[in-house]
Amino acid sequence: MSNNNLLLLEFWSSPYSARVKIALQEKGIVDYECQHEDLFNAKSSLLLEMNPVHKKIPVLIHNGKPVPESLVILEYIDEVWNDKSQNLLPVDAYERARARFWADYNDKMFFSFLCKIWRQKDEIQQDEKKDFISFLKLFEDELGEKPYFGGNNFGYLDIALIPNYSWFYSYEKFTKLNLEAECPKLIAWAKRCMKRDSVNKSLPNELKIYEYIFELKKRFGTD
Ligand code: GS8
Repeated sequence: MSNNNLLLLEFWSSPYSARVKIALQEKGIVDYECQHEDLFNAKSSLLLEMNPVHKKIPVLIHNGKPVPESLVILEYIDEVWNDKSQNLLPVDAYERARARFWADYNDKMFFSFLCKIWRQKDEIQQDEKKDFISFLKLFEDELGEKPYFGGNNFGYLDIALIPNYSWFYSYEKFTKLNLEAECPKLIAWAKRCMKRDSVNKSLPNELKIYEYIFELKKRFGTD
């Protein structure tokens, strides 16, 4: 399957566009264009046309046809560039369902914890910190003793989760938590993932994210 005419509509800090970049690189696809969207001031007419329902990035436009929603895009990439030796999703149907469940759960929860940093003026409370650690521990349990969520292979759920890691530094700075002390296996997994080219080239720098949070706080009037 040809990968000419592949355009990714993205935003630099977005964990969702990072997923797509990681997946493309894991599949050996490096020859594609990126269009950075100005989400705050002026979304491009292309974005509005390609994702009229959500008007959000990422959108992967393949030969003129748009695929929105990062988790849907990951599945699309896996199916279109379907070299079995590089499957992103588990081969086993039950494991696939499980990976989808955890990716979906992450998406329902992660940013509701994170966005408190810039949406509320008050410090993050003790019980909120506890809830976040409990949330991370669920993932640590799911990982178990495996090197990756995909077992011995870095796969779909690893790609879905690893962009969270760029935001951990800021969460620690704002809460004084030490996430490595709380969830050592999860952080070891994240560091393992960061050694992969696909990951470290795709994730935004954690210090840049930290600066960006101050910008968000200004925007939300919580600075
Ligand atoms: C979420 C994308 C999203 O929130 C996915 O692709 O997985 N479920 C979707 N994109 C944000 C930028 S990242 O924070 C976005 O495009 N926001 C623009 C807006 O809300 O108007």
